[in-house]
Amino acid sequence: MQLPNLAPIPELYVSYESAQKLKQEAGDLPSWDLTPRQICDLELLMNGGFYPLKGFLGRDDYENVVERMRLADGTLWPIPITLDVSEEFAAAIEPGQDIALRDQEGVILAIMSVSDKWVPDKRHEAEKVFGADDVAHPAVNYLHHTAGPVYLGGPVTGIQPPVHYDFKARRDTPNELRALFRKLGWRRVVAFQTRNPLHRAHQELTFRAAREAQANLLIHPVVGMTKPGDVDHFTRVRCYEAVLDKYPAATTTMSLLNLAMRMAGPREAVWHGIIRRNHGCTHFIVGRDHAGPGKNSRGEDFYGPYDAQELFRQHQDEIGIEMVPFKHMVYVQERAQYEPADEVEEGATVLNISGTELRRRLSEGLEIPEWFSFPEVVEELRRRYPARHKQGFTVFFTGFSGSGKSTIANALMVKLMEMGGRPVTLLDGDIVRKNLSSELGFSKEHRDLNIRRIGFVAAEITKNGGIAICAPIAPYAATRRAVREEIEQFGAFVEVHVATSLEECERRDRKGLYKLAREGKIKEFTGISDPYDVPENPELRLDTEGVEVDHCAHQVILKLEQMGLIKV
Ligand code: PPS
Repeated sequence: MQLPNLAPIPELYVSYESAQKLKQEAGDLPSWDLTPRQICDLELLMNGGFYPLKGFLGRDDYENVVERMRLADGTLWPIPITLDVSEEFAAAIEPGQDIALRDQEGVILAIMSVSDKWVPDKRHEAEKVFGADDVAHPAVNYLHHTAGPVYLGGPVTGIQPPVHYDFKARRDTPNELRALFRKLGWRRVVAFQTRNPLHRAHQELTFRAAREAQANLLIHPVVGMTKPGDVDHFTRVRCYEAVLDKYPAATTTMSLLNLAMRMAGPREAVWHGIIRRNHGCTHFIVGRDHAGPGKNSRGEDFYGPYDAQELFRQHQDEIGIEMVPFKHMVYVQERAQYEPADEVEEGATVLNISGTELRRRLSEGLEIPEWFSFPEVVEELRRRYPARHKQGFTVFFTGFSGSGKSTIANALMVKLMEMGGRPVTLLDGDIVRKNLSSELGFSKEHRDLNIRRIGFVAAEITKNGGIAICAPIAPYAATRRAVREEIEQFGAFVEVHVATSLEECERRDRKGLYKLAREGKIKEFTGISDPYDVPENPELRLDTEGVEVDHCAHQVILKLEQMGLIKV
C-alpha cells in the first residue's frame, strides 16, 4: 500500500523581500503580457502543481515531450508547457536575456530567464500530442489559431501568484492541500477531476471510488480553461457546493484547480495524475473518455473510450498515484439505483439523460427528474439557463428604406409590451443614427460600423434578458451574419426580411428620398446606387404589399411563439 508523501513540494517563488527587489528591477526588462492560458500554466508552474518543471519548456525538453512524453532527462511529462509569443516580441529577445511575465493588468508575476527560442512545427506537435492535426480538436485549433508562432523557454522565478477575486477560500496550492491532508490525518485521498456540473451519477461514482480505495475524497474541478461551450465555472462551483452536502460528513472536500485543460484524452489523463500527485493525492479516478475533445472533422471520436485508462495504467508507478478506473454509471429503474453500465442485469430498464437532452430540457423548461440530478443543482442550472420564454432575444428587421420596417417594429414593440414580462428596446434605424451613429454616413465602412454598434447594444440587451428590436436597412449579409453570431451567444436572433419590393418602396417614397436618389442628389442610396443582399434564410420573410401593419406584426408574434420565445 502506498502512503502519501505529504512533505512540502518545491515552489518557484522567491521570498517576499526578494520579490519586492525583483519587482523594482523588472522595470528595465522586456515585458510579455501573458495570455489567459499562459497565466493558468504559470500559476501551476510556480506553486508546484507542475512539479518537476522549473519553467516553460526549453527546446530539448519540448521535443522530447512531443516525441516520447518525457523531458530530456527521461522524467515522464505528457503535455508541452510552452510560452508562445508573437514574431515581433520574439525578434527583440535573445537567449540569455531575462523577461518580465505580466498579467493582463500589467502586474508582474514572474521573471523568465530565456534559454531557448525556436519556431515549432505545430502540425507535428498536433499529430504527436493530440493524435491528429485536425482543428476540430479544441487544443489543435488553439495551437493554429490562437497560440503565437514562436516559443520561448527557460526557468521561471516566481514573484507573486495571479490574483483571483472569485471563490478565494476554495482555491488551494499543492502545499496548502498537503498541509490540509496532514492536519486532517487523511493518508489516502482519491481525487476526482471534472469540468462539468456534478449530477447523481457522478456523486455515486465518486463515493464508490472512495469506498473502494478506502480513501477520503477530493472533488478537484477545473476552473481555469475547459472545453469551449462548457458551463461557466461560476455556475459550476455553486452546483458543486450543493453536491458537497450529499457526501457523508468529514469524508470529502473540494478545491478549485486553475488548470488550462487541453482535452488531450490519454496524455491529459497522465498529466492530470501527475498534477494530483503533486497536490498530495494517492488515488485518481479515470472514467470513460477522460478529457475527451469530442468528435473529429470526420465525425469520429479522437480517442477510444478507455484509451486514457490504458495509458494511465502503463505509467501509474512512475506517476506515483494509483488509478481508480471507472466505467459509465447508469440508473437502473427497477433497482432505483446507479450501477456500472456493464454490470446491469439483462432486461433491466436503464435510464439516462445525455448532455444534449439536458440542455433541451433546460431550454424548454421541462422536468429534470430527481433520479438524474439534485434539485439544488437543477435550480442553479435553471438560473443560468432559463427556459427560452424567459431568455432575452433580438428581432432584427432588414429591408429597403421605406419597406415598412419601422412601422412594423413599432407595432411589434407595443404588442410585446402589452404582453409584459421582459423589457423591450427599439433600435430603429433613425433612432440609432441620431443617438449612436450621428457622425456616420452611408459608405460600406460606415454602414458596417452602424450595424455592428446596433449588434453590440442588442447583444447586451439579449444577455441581460431583454428584447431588442432592431430595424436598420442592414444591406450586407456578412455583417448581418456577424451580428447574429454575437447575439446567439446569449439568446435567439430572429431575422425578419421585410420583403417589400424596390418598386413599391419607390412608389410610396414617403420621405421623398428615392426621387432625390434618382436625380443623383443623394449618393450611395440602397437599391438605387448601392447594393442590398437579400437574406437567404431569414427566420421570417414578410410580404407587406396589400397587407396591414397589424397583420405583419402578428406574423412576427406567431413566429416568436413557434420558436418558444414567448407564451401567448
Ligand atoms: S444602414 O445601411 O443599415 O446603416 O442604414 P440605416 O441606419 O437603416 O439608415 C437608413 C435610413 O437613412 C436614410 N438614408 C439612406 N438610406 C439608404 N441609403 C442612403 N444613401 C441614405 N441616406 C439617407 C433613409 O431614410 C433610411 O431610413 P429608413 O427608415 O430605412 O427609410
